[in-house]
Amino acid sequence: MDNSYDIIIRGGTVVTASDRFQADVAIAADTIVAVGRGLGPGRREIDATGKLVLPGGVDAHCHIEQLSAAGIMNADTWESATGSAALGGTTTVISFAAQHMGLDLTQVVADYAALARNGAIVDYSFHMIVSDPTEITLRDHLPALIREGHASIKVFMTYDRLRVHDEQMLDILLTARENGALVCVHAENHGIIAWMGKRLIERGYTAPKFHAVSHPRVSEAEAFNRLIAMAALIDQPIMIFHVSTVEGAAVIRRARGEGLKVFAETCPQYLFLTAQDLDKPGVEGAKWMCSPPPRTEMDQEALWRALDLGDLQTISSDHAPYAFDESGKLSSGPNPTFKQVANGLPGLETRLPLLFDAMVSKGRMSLERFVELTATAPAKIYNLHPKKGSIAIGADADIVVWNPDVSVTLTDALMHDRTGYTPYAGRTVQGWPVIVLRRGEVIVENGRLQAQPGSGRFLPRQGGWAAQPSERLQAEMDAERNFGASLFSRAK
Ligand code: DUC
Ligand code: ZN
Ligand code: ZN
Repeated sequence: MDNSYDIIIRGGTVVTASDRFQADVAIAADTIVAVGRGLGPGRREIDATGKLVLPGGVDAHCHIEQLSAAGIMNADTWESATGSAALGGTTTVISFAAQHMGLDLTQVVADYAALARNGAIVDYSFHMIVSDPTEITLRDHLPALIREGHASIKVFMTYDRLRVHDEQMLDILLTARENGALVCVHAENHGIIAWMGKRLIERGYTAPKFHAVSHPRVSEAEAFNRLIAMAALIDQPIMIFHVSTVEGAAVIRRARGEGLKVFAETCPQYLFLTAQDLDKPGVEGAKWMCSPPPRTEMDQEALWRALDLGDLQTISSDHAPYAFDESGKLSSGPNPTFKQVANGLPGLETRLPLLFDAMVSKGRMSLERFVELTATAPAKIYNLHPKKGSIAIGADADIVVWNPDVSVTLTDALMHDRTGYTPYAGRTVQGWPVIVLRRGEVIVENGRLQAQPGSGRFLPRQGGWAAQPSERLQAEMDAERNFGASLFSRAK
């Protein structure tokens, strides 16, 4: 009987969120079946001597083949986006199914699922963007979709055609609570941003650098506070996306200190870029425009500290690729005002190399924390663990063999997504993924992608967030029972 393994990754340093150790990793079919010394033989042996053996990255916030509310299409297809993710060491993504006004959410999710089914190269799941929380959406569609494995909802507090107002937010939080879903939020104060933008444009300040001015830092902290108050009223866990400021991080720290169920992420653009990157001749700075905008070095330091302290738990790319041409950033013509430029940066492929360089090569954080922030923590928060996000017996064999010594200078030409540029061109990073396995299949080797579009699998994620009511909610519910109402349930 042939009792050899399908693949042995031999002689590397295995790293998890808690440990690092010298070991071989044995794979049978799509699963890790043994971790130990002297394992084997394997039908295929991968020599990892001098290399790190890491869990594949989990990028829990990326926009793929998504139509913006203004009707602008992402530069990427599922194939190009997830191919670039794989080449950067990421083997799981959570993308979006974006409901625009008037659309049926069930149909929206089916449409995005069909795109992913055809093109995905890494495994994937969806957050459902809800911008039109109609009665049928809340009562029927969301509960059914959550049961089918779409256990997170994304809501915007800004953007004219996407945002929900406070009462709608409360409805969505309550629906999420009753069905065990997590609510992820783009939290910025819409009124402040609209007011600032209008005045800047009226006065002729139209260049991309004024995009950053139009999103004052208080607009973030205000929205965080209001969102957290609403989530506390409903007792619903939330994930605050792309934290960018000192003040925002402080709001989250306080809320978590009070025991509220608040998770938060930041992104490489807030750790490595500043508002000055938008200050380029002509409209070139549009390439660095995202929302919230990159801020200052002081904010970068505050975000690193918040990561250190555990106030922020994950680092996602917020990959939102728009080409620097009439199909994307310049869809309003060659000289748009900053208000006419699509917001977003590419980042799926560069997330892990940039973070490895800053954290591990430059010594800011440990290897274990790098793994935790980029793979294990997002897998746990979004209910993908233990299949994803770690190297353990029984986990999917999503593994990156990482060379910690090689230096790579990032260039536009090196990237494999279809944006046509990287905001990090010219930076040299130390550390690069050399072999990537997805469920036991080698999908990247020698810098080449070798996977079929459509070979990525949908990952249903069950709810499970509906916890015991907090003392605060229990008190509210006890009080309303006294007069016979049930305000905190959808049933009247
Ligand atoms: N801002 C968003 O809100 N979404 C995508 C990208 C961006 O910059
Ligand atoms: Zn956002
Ligand atoms: Zn986003």
